[in-house]
Amino acid sequence: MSTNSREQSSLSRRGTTISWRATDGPLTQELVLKPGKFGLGQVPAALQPDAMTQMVCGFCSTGCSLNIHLRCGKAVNLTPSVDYPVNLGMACPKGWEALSVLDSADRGTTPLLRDGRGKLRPVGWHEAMETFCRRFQKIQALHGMESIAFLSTGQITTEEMALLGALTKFGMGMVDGDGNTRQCMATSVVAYKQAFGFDAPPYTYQDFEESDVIVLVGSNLCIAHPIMWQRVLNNPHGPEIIVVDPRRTETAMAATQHLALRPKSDLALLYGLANILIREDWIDRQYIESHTSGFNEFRGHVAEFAPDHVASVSGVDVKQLYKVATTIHEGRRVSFWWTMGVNQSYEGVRTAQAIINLALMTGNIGRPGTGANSITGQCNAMGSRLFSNTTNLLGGRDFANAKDRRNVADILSIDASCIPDRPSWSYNEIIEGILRDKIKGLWIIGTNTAHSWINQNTCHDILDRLDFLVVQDMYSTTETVRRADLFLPAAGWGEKDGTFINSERRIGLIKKIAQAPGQALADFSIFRLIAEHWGCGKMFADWSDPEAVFQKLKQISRGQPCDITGIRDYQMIEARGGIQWPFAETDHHTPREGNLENHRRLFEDGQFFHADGRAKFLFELPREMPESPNSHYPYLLLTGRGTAAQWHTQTRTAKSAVLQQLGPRQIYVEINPQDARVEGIRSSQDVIVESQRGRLRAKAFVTPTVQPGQVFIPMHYDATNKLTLAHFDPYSKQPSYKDCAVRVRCVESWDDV
Ligand SMILES: Nc1nc2c(c(=O)[nH]1)N[C@H]1C(S)=C(S)[C@@H](COP(=O)(O)OP(=O)(O)OC[C@H]3O[C@@H](n4cnc5c(=O)[nH]c(N)nc54)[C@H](O)[C@@H]3O)O[C@H]1N2
Ligand SMILES: Nc1nc2c(c(=O)[nH]1)N[C@H]1C(S)=C(S)[C@@H](COP(=O)(O)OP(=O)(O)OC[C@H]3O[C@@H](n4cnc5c(=O)[nH]c(N)nc54)[C@H](O)[C@@H]3O)O[C@H]1N2
Ligand code: SF4
Ligand SMILES: [Mo]
Repeated sequence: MSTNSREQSSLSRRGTTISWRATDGPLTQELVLKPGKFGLGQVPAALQPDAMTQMVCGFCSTGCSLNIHLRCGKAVNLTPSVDYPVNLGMACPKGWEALSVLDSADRGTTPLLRDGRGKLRPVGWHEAMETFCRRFQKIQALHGMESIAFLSTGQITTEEMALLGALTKFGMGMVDGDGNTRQCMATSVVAYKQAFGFDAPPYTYQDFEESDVIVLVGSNLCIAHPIMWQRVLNNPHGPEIIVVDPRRTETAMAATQHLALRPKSDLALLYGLANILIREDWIDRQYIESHTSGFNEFRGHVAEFAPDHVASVSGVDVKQLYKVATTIHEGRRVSFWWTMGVNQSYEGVRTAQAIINLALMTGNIGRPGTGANSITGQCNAMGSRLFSNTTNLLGGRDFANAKDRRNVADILSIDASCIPDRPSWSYNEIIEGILRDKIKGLWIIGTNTAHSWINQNTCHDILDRLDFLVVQDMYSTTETVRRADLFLPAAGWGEKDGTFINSERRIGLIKKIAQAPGQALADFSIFRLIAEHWGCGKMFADWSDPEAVFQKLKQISRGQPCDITGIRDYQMIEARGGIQWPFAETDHHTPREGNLENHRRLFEDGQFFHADGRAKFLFELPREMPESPNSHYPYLLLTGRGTAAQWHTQTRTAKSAVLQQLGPRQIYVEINPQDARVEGIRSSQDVIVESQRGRLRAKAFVTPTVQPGQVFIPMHYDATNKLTLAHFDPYSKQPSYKDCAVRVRCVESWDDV
């Protein structure tokens, strides 16, 4: 297919119709995905299912439920569940194709160990485990206990995360271990903790349907969360949809107002809106008085952000600013949503809090159709935020707090001195730690660092300095596995049991409905095996299976805002169509029976998690963009999701023939027609894109959806992060993936640069 495509999809309970359009031509193809193992065609009679089970999807954080049709206990087919409160019978192309990506020639079937000649060779699990322990223990003996670390993921089960976090930090003497959720959700975590007193996204998906004004900041729902987008389209109130995004995305095209602001001018823009709302007295004084703190200081701060000034900084004119402020004022139920356009920024935390401030000052929180709502990314990013034992001690507790450590130690019957008394280094600090010779051994689980981390050329160099790199993944050919000394083959979604927590805090089940290939093992089993070989097996003797771990996590959550002690067992989760936290034993707010009624939001009583029960207004002056375009590198590079059919580094989605057809295979760069003319670039031509750190070759996609002076490259191609600049939000340490300076030239004229 042409790389010059725009995807459109419509989803229904009968099937998913996907069509895409060449920019310079008519509709070229249309494909209807019907239930079937490979998404297409009839199911052969021999494979007619004899049973069905339900489980949540393993790609994005929406957490759709899929009916898995089984024959003799094995999955042969799937359809989206109609009776699940999340997706109401819908699924996006990735969901429909979830089974086919499991079948692939490069699935890891046996551990691989790098030999003396530098080749990865198959070994048995015993040798793999002996090598794992010997090499890591040797590094610790030579360089100290803290010289080994791990990097994990938002794509394994909560129980696996908890076991990994406990094994490494309580059993193996590690202190530093972080997740790829740092690349994704760290900003929201810090923003919520500081503002609300706990990392607590307040919404339920029904809010998409209950709002009369929906404000989406840096969020391309149509592509990244297609079923949430369907929920928006289900909204019966004819809502005003305001999209704040420098690009005219698929979501922006469908909006009623699109603010095509200058990248990273969000903070000024949001303060400007607050300025107008205060100036016009369009605020909820009673709510502010009763439930918040810091408003007077905030009012003083935003006085500097007069509409004229904000218009000149953001490129959004005063009239449009007023229109948005008026819409927010007139809305009865206004919800604010944000994703990576906010989180992945060198001032992300304050930007997220500027959104939270708008919700608080207008009293748009704790009621149906309202909220300051961060949308998560990966299927279990929310599980990672609460139970991975990385940034927080298990259950949203604090490593630095002796009482929290004692509490967790008591529940787990371990010695409190086993628990580190400081939080982990963040992902970037671990990477820098390798450079500073502090970290000599690294274990990477379920993330593809050598593709997705920022500034890849440096990242590769740094990974290659390690004395020992272990990578645990479903596939044996990822960019990161290729650099490993030891590869451990993991089972994936559908090949193991456990729970995920979705964006609206809903705990859902995944189940084993297929056999992992060869000797591949569930991450859970690999962690247990390592505990045994390491010599700390006793500590985890009763962490026998996922549900046993779930019971422990329940106890750890007791009394926390994420208390889930009221969930009896997995069976109850299944019967209720997932359960949102909190759900305490003492909770009188028992979800009503009947799946579709099972939903709720936080802060309905106006009580937040700070000691004074109030939410805080937090703010700061905007910062300078560290690398803005200049005469040598005149374009600003934006990166992000390209199509609904591609998932991140494509280790999974590239394995589906159907999904492959739905997304461009080759890397492409979107460039505005005006800039293309200046550079002499035509659509589909090969161009070079270069930053100070690296260069790549891509197909040009000339399109007015990007503004002049900006270009966009999806993150799904391994070269994208050769260009990005390693800079971070100071509070959350989240990488700022969406702003660096590049130049673009036709391949032919490259020599004269
Ligand atoms: N198909 C698909 N779906 C996915 C994923 C996937 O890989 N593929 N990944 C999942 C994950 S882990 C995540 S985190 C989510 C991400 O979901 P999204 O955050 O919606 O996706 P992105 O494309 O990264 O970024 C959103 C938008 O931010 C805009 N943006 C860039 N700079 C700025 C800025 O300065 N201000 C504003 N306001 N906007 C800006 C970009 O133009 C982009 O359209 O998607 C999830 N869903
Ligand atoms: N330029 C740029 N870069 C970005 C972003 C951007 O917007 N722009 N977005 C960032 C964001 S938000 C994110 S979340 C990251 C994602 O970056 P990554 O986490 O690197 O992306 P994935 O391709 O999802 O990698 C997950 C890996 O886990 C493996 N895997 C899947 N399931 C399992 C399992 O059950 N067990 C094990 N052991 N392995 C499994 C997959 O095969 C894959 O190799 O990328 C970040 N990078
Ligand atoms: S929207 Fe997300 S959870 Fe739902 S089917 Fe698609 S990838 Fe799966
Ligand atoms: Mo993400």
